[in-house]
Amino acid sequence: MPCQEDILTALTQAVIKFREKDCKDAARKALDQGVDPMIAVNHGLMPGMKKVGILFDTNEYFVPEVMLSTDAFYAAFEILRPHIPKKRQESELSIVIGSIQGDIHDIGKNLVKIMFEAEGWEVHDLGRDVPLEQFVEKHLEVKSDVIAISAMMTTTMMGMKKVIALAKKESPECLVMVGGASVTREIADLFGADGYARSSGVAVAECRKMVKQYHTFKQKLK
Ligand code: B12
Repeated sequence: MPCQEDILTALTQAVIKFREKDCKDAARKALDQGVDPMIAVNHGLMPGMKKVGILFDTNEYFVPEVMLSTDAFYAAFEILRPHIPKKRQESELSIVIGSIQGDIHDIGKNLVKIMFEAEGWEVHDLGRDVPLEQFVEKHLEVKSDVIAISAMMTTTMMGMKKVIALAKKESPECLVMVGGASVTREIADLFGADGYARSSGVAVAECRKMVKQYHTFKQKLK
């Protein structure tokens, strides 16, 4: 019987080697063996995608290989996702999330999304390649507390600045958090974002900190 380490390694390797069937099998095995699906995602699938990023950067992989790895990633992710428990808390906040206009990268955004869902937040996912105004429109429609934007490219990340400006104009109480491979804390500050997180692992904690700081600040003004 394979142990947790073997299953996590199988997931990582199947993503790297874009073996979709192996990836699905390993995901099912993870569930059968009682491996926490969140651990399977964070410590099995994610390291695989990280390695794919490195192989792409070093010209060992090109777009077709990356697409196949993405398919393998999502094939397993879809098996695991329904098993990630969601907390139900009346008091939790709501968030509108999406990958910015021009950007079809959505793996990171989806990982951030499941972290918020797992923590009991109400999540409105706009998907990828989201027109800039749509972030604010959705926020106004559902009265979300936070808008979270993902950008993976230096070109698309410029759109974040526009969304932030629009959000502040239309809804001054709205807090905007940004992230994605091309975004740093300095860029987030420069664009006028209220929050930033470098990974899905710290996104919820950073977001809570951002909301708390805002309310403490507002309280002081009273
Ligand atoms: C997978 C991938 C693809 C896949 C995307 C599939 C999909 N459904 O997402 C495909 C093959 C389609 C693709 C296409 C392209 N890609 Co691409 N791609 C990647 C790759 C290899 C991995 C990205 C990934 O999924 N990483 C794994 C996840 C888990 O990490 P992550 O996305 O960084 O997310 C984490 C954090 O950033 C953070 N996070 C993410 N979003 C958010 C949001 C918030 C609010 C917060 C708080 C945190 C947060 O949390 C996540 C989890 O920890 C990267 C390389 C890299 N090193 O990043 C290039 C990369 C992003 N791609 C790149 C490019 C150039 C392209 C193409 C233009 C290539 C081409 N010539 O066609 C196209 C563009 C398509 C488009 N219009 O968007 C460049 C961007 C360069 C730049 N700086 O502008 C990169 C960096 C590769 C490179 N080094 O050149 N790509």
